[in-house]
Amino acid sequence: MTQAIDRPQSTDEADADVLVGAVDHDISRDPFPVKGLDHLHFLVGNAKQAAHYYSTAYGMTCVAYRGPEQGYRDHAQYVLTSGSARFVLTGVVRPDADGAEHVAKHSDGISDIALEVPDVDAAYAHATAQGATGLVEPHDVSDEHGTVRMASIGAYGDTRHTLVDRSRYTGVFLPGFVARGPIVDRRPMIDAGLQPKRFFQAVDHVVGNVELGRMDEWVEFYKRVMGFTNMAEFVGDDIATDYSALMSKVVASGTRKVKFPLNEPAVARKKSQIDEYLEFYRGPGAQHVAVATNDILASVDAMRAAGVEFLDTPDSYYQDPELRARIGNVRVPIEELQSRKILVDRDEDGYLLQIFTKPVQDRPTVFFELIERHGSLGFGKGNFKALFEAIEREQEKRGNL
Ligand code: TYF
Ligand code: FE
Repeated sequence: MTQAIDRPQSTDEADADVLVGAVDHDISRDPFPVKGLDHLHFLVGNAKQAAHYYSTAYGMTCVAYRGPEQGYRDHAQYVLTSGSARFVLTGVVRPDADGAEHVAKHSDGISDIALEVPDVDAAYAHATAQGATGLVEPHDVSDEHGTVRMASIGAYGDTRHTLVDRSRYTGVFLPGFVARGPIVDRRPMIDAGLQPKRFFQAVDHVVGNVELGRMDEWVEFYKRVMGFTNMAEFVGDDIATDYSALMSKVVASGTRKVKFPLNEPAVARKKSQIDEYLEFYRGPGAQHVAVATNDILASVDAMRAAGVEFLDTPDSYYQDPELRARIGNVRVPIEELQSRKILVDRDEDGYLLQIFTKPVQDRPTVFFELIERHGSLGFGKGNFKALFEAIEREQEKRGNL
């Protein structure tokens, strides 16, 4: 029997910043209305080189910059986008600058998961009244392109959530930033069909690792402070002790545009990957960023060609008759997934394709996930065993198992 191949179309429509799983929801009734993720702020040892990496290996486009040339003497900051996903990469130019301690302690990491909100003052007031730590009071930042209102609250570890209202601002990112073109010209690669126009178009979820026994506290934090609700997918004691060595619950905003899984280590037969993270990150922090793609095959091919390392998946995964039966038909023959080590999972709503990178810095801390959703709103629960075995093989190589 030939299998129908439902290839993603390369139209602009298929390229739209769609986020499968977002639902209609009137945020005006929320106690803490969230429009979506504004940006992910990475504090890194060398922003110039990180900007190059995310341009070449992740296909992102540099759109803005702020640094000493603009009178910002302490930092060099690059803003890169891919669809609606926006990363801000900050390097410290002076050893005593804000953020220097963060880099020394954590190495490269995500210091801020910034949220776009319609009313910064109301959100900040609600959050702090609900027990969130206020780090920066609401304030305006202005230039000739308008005004942005911002405030920041504390989250797990040294991670913060900056709340951003950019509705009165027309500049490239924030006041002080200047427009800056792409770092690399990918057009020849795109025109030759060697790279997709984009490797991903949105951030699907951002996962936090917290200490043993503290996952529920942080789930409660997001419910109480941000009005988030639990999503069904979770890893309980049963899975934890069998093979995952972690427990996990997912909270999401009303629209489901913002999804935050939270992990804590579990006592299992092997050293938990969450403990490895906590040891090397020196505390809780963002563990992985899942980016949504319309064509995971093309994205993985382009990223591998650019040197991105992905976790391995053994051939036995694809040969497992139980998996084959459960998965049924997906948009490509399973061999196409097998040759790229892409994982597949199906639930009552549909299926998803996903793959995980190895850590993207020297420490075994932050990594990325590519996810292509076809209806499924899950996180790949059916893949946890194969995934965690792959992670354990990496831990073993590092001598951390
Ligand atoms: O976000 C998730 O829940 C999935 C699965 O260390 C996952 O991507 C969970 C924990 C982990 C790696 C992946
Ligand atoms: Fe994930």
